[in-house]
Amino acid sequence: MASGGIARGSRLSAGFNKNGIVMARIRMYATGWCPYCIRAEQLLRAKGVTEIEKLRVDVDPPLKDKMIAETGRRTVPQIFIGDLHVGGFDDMAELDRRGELDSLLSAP
Ligand SMILES: N[C@@H](CCC(=O)N[C@@H](CS)C(=O)NCC(=O)O)C(=O)O
Repeated sequence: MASGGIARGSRLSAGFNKNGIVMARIRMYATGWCPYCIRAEQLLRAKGVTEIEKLRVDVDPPLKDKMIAETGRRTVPQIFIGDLHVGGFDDMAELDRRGELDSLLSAP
């Protein structure tokens, strides 16, 4: 499957990392300045994710309402792995501590 675009409908939506390994598609509501967004991106990049679709709520304010409606959360980042709403940076870091993040990032 070609990389890029919004993951919808299935966690089978995927991209490839720089080693050609299939990875789940990542979508993240974010701002350009938020430290938690930066940490989330750093963690994802460290895991080999090369493509993150950023939905910039600072650049496009109506996206914030969409984020709240979609996630029930008001803070950024809000991270999706495929169609799975993971939550914020702390939630994703907790998944990593529990050893569950790598398998989620690997597309089935
Ligand atoms: N525990 C959250 C903290 C996220 C957070 O505090 N984000 C700030 C920006 S860095 C935010 O969205 N603040 C807006 C608000 O609290 O309404 C996480 O790890 O994602």
